[in-house]
Amino acid sequence: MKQGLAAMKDIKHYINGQYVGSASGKLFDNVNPANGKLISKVHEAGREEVDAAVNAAKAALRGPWGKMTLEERTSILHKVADGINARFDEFLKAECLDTGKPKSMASHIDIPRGAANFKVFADMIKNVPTESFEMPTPDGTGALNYAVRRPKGVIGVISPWNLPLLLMTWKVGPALACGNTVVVKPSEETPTTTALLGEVMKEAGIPDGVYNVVHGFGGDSAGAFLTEHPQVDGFTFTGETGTGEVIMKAAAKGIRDISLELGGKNAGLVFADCDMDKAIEGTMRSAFANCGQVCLGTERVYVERSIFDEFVGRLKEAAEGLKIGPPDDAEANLGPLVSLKHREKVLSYYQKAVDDGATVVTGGGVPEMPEELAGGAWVQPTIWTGLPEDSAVITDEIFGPCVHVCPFDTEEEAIELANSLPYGLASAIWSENITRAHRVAGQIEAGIIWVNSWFLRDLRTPFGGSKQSGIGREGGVHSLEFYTEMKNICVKL
Ligand code: NAD
Ligand code: 6OD
Repeated sequence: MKQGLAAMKDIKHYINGQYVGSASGKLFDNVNPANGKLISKVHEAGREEVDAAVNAAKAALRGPWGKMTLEERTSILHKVADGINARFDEFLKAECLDTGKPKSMASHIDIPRGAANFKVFADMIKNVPTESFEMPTPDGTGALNYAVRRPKGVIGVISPWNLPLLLMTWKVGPALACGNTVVVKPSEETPTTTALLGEVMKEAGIPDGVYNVVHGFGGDSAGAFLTEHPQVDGFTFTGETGTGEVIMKAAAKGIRDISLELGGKNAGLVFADCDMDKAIEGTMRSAFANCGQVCLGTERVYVERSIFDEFVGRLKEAAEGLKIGPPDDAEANLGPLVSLKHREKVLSYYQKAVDDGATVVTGGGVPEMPEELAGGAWVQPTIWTGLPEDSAVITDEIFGPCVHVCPFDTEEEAIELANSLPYGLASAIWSENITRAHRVAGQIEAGIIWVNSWFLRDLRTPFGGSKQSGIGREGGVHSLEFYTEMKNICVKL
């Protein structure tokens, strides 16, 4: 079975424990965003392959997987995590080829979290409490109610390209821990680690049909065929708000449950009483980590006027110290964007900022790169000031390494600015006044608030967005809620 990354030049679907090509013979290119070169050819699923994957997942619910004890199931999931760690370098190489991100980042975040997502939820499901109620009955004997959790069934997992392994396993880990089976549709931009995981699943002893992968695009392709398939019992999706709306509509047919983690336009709030070093370091990460392609990132920062000039000056200096480079460059902080197409979008906002009268504090264009990297999707980290709040640069999610910094005068104004958009994913507050921090955190309309930190994650906590940034929460018991059906059993005594 073990063919490894070498076999991933021709990426096939993983259905019922086998790698299979598309009956149509349709293939698409998987391109390295750091140099524009072809990494692999990927099979595009038609309805036939999606149907086969869903049928395999349905059948597997009734097979050995459905009959396993909790202990057996969770111990296999530990083996999956161990399998990822055992092939760490292969996963790292694959993720960095597909995304162009620095190896230094992926080796600390993406791949370890890929493994942890299986271990944490396997352990969590073993310790989840349940409910029981005794009740009186007219004959005086009474009755006992108790609730049990059962898997929801076949879960359709549709994932994005920015943290491919991390975000896909963040859904697959708890889904399998709860006893479901899955059909995964990874982003067409980053198919490799999801494909490679099939080998690890097999080696770990995951029965055939429990983990299935179909490759392809969204509309009129694998994504739509999956969401339209009537045998899928629920969908968990991470991606753009507009795509979330389409998936929500498809899930309505047949009353299927959904969990949607969508876009954001997150605000950072920097108060004059902050620790400036921490605020600069945190804002740098929240604006530029993963080349700005993190849904939780801050693309708009509001800074109290008395420290505005100092903050902007120090942020500029730090941004100009970032090193742009390919994954293997151990010193690089910033890789390319995921594709030339995404760069077009980001650069259109760089232009819009200028058209709307921004002061370009730093960046704003494309860096000069050595010849071998000239075909890559490189952009400069960019800071603006001076834009009106109704500029599309402030209101739209750009998903690039860019941030607008704006002054505020009062706490009330800062809160109002942070809450002014229809998104509500995350926010970061920088203040050493803990009373203020609590007060402001309580008033920000977002699902995740960090105080004096950013992207600090504990997988037991609720994760998700409010307003147009999503529906539902995952993480901890909230994942278990989504991936299980509660069944009440009433026993007359
Ligand atoms: P996207 O919505 O374009 O694509 C995400 C996935 O959906 C891909 O696999 C894609 O093929 C699929 N898809 C697209 N159209 C579809 C359709 N009609 N039916 C079914 N599937 C379809 O998002 P993206 O560009 O891959 O990722 C970036 C976006 O994801 C940003 O908006 C970002 O904020 C968001 N995101 C949110 C979170 C979160 O936790 N809230 C995390 C990461 C990324
Ligand atoms: O850390 C996570 O669990 C998570 N879902 C992160 C999302 C990052 C968005 O780009």
